[in-house]
Amino acid sequence: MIRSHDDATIIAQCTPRGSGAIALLRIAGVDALSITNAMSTLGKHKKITDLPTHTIHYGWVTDQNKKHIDQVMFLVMHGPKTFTGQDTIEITCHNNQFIIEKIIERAITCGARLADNGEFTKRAVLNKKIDLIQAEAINELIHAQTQHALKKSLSQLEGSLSEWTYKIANNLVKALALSEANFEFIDEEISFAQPIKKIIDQNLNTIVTIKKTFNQQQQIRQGIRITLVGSVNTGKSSLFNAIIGTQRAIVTNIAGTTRDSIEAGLYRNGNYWTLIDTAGLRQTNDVIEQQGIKRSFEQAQRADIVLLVFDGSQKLSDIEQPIYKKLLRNFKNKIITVQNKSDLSIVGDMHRPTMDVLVSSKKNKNIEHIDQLIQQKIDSLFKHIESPFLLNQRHYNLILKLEKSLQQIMTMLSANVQYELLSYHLNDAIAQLSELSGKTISEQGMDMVFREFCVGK
Ligand SMILES: Nc1nc2c(ncn2[C@@H]2O[C@H](COP(=O)(O)OP(=O)(O)OP(=O)(O)O)[C@@H](O)[C@H]2O)c(=O)[nH]1
Ligand SMILES: [Mg+2]
Repeated sequence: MIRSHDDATIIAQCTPRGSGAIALLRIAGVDALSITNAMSTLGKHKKITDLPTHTIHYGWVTDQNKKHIDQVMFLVMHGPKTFTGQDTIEITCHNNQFIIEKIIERAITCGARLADNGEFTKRAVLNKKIDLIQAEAINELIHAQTQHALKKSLSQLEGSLSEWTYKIANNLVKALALSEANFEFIDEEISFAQPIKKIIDQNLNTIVTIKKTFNQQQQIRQGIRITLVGSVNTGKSSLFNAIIGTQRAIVTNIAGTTRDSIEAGLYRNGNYWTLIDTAGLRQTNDVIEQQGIKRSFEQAQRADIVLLVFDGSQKLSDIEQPIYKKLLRNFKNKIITVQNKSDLSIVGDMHRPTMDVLVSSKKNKNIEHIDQLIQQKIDSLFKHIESPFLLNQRHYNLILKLEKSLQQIMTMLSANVQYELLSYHLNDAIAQLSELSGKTISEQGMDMVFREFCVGK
């Protein structure tokens, strides 16, 4: 029998390298059962090849002399009810890299080979267990940096972008059916352009909504950038240290202590935050110091949330006033105003806006309130994300392409409609959608819609 590359039995460690009690190895492919059988000993003279599917067994991985390599659990799963659709064995062994390598080596001696990156998932797609979008969702799931991203990749894994693609494809097939029907009813006075236009228009609206959320989605994928901005000596670095809970940034009473911004990553409430301490806005008009101001604006621009820090024990200087004002104007929605040094006596200042929170970084007072305000901002940032799924760059590019095609179709529909050409373009748009999901729209599905249409007629 000639075996395709995608039938070959492959093995890989599924759990990450590193400390932990146990590790998981997966073997999948046409010889998964016999290979595992050759490298194992089970109690009561059981053999892997004779065991019922979806059962778990205790035993040993053994070397060529039947000497024990490790005591393990074997999870036996026969295809097609497995992730890749192929016979699969999962081995839970002790998490020691020498043991793991020995087991892999043994499997290779018995006829397996090391899996490539993403090879199990690729097989799942090839065997139609999942589509391309779901495969990508698995990748997103593994790398999700925020709870929101996680939720969306999960829903994608369950097929929501695929469903959306399928819905649009169905609509387009309906439009195609109408366009094709025009040939049959050529002598009758029926206008097909209007209903087709309606369908395309609806689809275009959906695409616009989805496109809008793409940028926000990039944010939730990468985590949230929270940047501390404010004048020199307001206590940004002190606040940075207080929020992360360690003395990372240098704090002194010399204005201009922080020269280059520093970043710290932290998990809070299921989200990944990148907290950034920046060099302070300068207080004079010197050219070099103008650079500092420019940099602060750039940092604020890049941030998802800005903690704008004020020193409550001092008034804003004449030079600081317009800078703070401009920051507040330009980045209104992402700013949280923080008045620091609440342990000192507060000096009133009519140029200071209403403060969202008063803290003392030095005395570690009320820092948890900042955490809460950040969380609220994050929630409001993500509230507007309407689409129930995440897009990656590939999806986004394909959606742009689809939008362009649909716009072309709309133009065609406004003039004297040439239905043959229209059908050609609709077919093309449907093909683009298949590219998105990796699935071809079946002829059967197409027939069904046609039949539906005829009955209605
Ligand atoms: N009393 C009091 N002093 C504070 C507080 N926070 C910071 N300071 C002091 O203010 C001075 C400046 O603090 P930094 O954290 O270095 O201020 P910064 O904004 O990072 O300053 P630059 O890096 O120069 O822009 C230091 O002497 C701190 O000890 C506070 O809450 N209360
Ligand atoms: Mg500093």
